[in-house]
Formats: sequence, C-alpha cells, structure tokens
Amino acid sequence: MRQSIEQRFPRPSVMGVVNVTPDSFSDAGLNFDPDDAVASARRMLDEGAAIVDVGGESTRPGAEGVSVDEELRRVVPVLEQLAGAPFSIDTSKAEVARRALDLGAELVNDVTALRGDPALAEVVAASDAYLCLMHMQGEPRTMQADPRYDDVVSEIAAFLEERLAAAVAGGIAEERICLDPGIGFGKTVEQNFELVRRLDELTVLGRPVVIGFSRKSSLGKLLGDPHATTGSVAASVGAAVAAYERGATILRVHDVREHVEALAAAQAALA
Ligand code: HH2
Repeated sequence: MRQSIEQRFPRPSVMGVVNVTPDSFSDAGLNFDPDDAVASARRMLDEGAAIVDVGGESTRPGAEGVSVDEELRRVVPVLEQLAGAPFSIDTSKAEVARRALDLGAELVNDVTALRGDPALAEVVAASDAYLCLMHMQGEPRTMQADPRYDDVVSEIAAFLEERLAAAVAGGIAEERICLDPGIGFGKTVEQNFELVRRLDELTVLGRPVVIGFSRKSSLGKLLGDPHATTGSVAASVGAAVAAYERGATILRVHDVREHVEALAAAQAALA
C-alpha cells in the first residue's frame, strides 16, 4: 500500500515539469529529444524536486491534441530511462497512463479531471497510483477565447468536489487524490490570481492542492505585456510562494532550484 499523498508530498513539495513536446508554451522543444528530457528530469530531481511530471501533449492555449501513438512515442523512451526515479505522467489518455504505470509512474496528472477518456478512472483505480484532478473550462484549443464565471472560486471548488466524488465512486481511494484549480486553463489574469488569493476555499475540500503558475502568461500580462505568452522565473517564484502561504501543497514548476530555495525560505519564515 502506498502512503497517503500528504505523507508522500509534505507541504511544500515541488513537481518539476518535463514537456516531451515540440510546442509547449514555456519550453518549446527543449526536452523533445528523449535524452534531453531524461537529463532535465534528473537535474530537477537533484535540485530537490519531489517528483517530475512527464507529458507528451501540450495543453497550451490553442494547442491541438495528439494521437495515443504519438504521445506514447514521445513519453515511453523517457519513462523507460527514468525507471526507479519518482515520476508522474501528465496525460488524459488511459492507454498512455497504463503504459506509464507499468513503467513505474507514481501519479497520474489528468488535466481533464477524468472527463477526457472514460477508461482512465479504471486504469488508475486498478493501480495504487496517486491522481491529480485539474479544472479546465472548455478545451485547450479555445479555452482562453472568453472565459466566464459568476464566481470563479466557488464554481471551481464545486467542480473539484464533484470530480473528487466521481473519482472515489470510480474506485480511487480519496487519500490518493489531489486537486488543482488549473491556473491558465480557461481563466483571465484576474481569475488566476483570485484563485490563489482565495485558495482556502479549495483547501477546505480536504485534499492537497496543486498549483501550476510557473511561467504562465498571466505573469507576463501582470507585468505589463498584454501579448505575453509566458511569465518570468521571478514572477513564477512569487506566485508559488504566495500559493504555498495560502495552503498549496505541491507546486508544479519549470525552474526547480529557484522554487525549492524560495519555498525553503518561505517555509522557515512561516512555519
Ligand atoms: N499546466 C500545464 C500542464 N499540465 N497540470 C496540472 N496539474 N496543473 C497545471 O497547472 C498544468 C498541468 C501547462 O503547462 P506546461 O506543461 O508547461 O505547458 P504545455 O501544456 O504547453 O506543455
């Protein structure tokens, strides 16, 4: 039996992002070569990441999906080389999750919160892996066109509560599940920051909260560039520290060393 997610990922824990894609918004192509991806993952773990999140499909605004075969072609060679290291798989596809779990994935990170592939819940339930359920309004191709909520935080809290219940009904133990409001997935700049400001309304759901603000365009827009597609490392660290202070457990980041150091200082100051 795996330990609970709270034991495995004490607050704050850093999840390093390894995009094995040619088109991710933040690091397009940097880790598309499997050897580069493995080297990046190992460096992130050396720098203090608790886990590395390997993904083969970009979900940036405007992105088209990729096929199961293409996603497997991208991630499997990387996961094979990472055997024995702590990694998660960033996928919505049951077949990709199944292969990753066979290769030792500890966590399945599903940006569709089990709404994308009806077979995924069963695959996760049949393993003892952790699961991250993330909120997204719409789909990546169109999600930033005109995001609308009456109250962004209460709607996302209700969504995550409903998806948590669905996952548990599907046979996945609640102690293995964490929740993510999905920064940048169908949200305006103000809505993204409001989610961090009112994070206590998500932590009351009783599950660890994951925040992925790292390098997202809202950070660049906040700093005055209305056309920004990314944000700076410094702005990312600021948002991560604020999220941690408001109760986030896992911070999903591209720049591991900077976040690990900043969070260690924040933890010492706040504990
Ligand atoms: N953000 C991205 C992808 N997956 N998963 C979770 N749980 N939370 C997030 O905020 C999140 C995520 C987008 O970032 P990135 O992986 O860097 O980009 P891309 O989707 O373009 O590969």
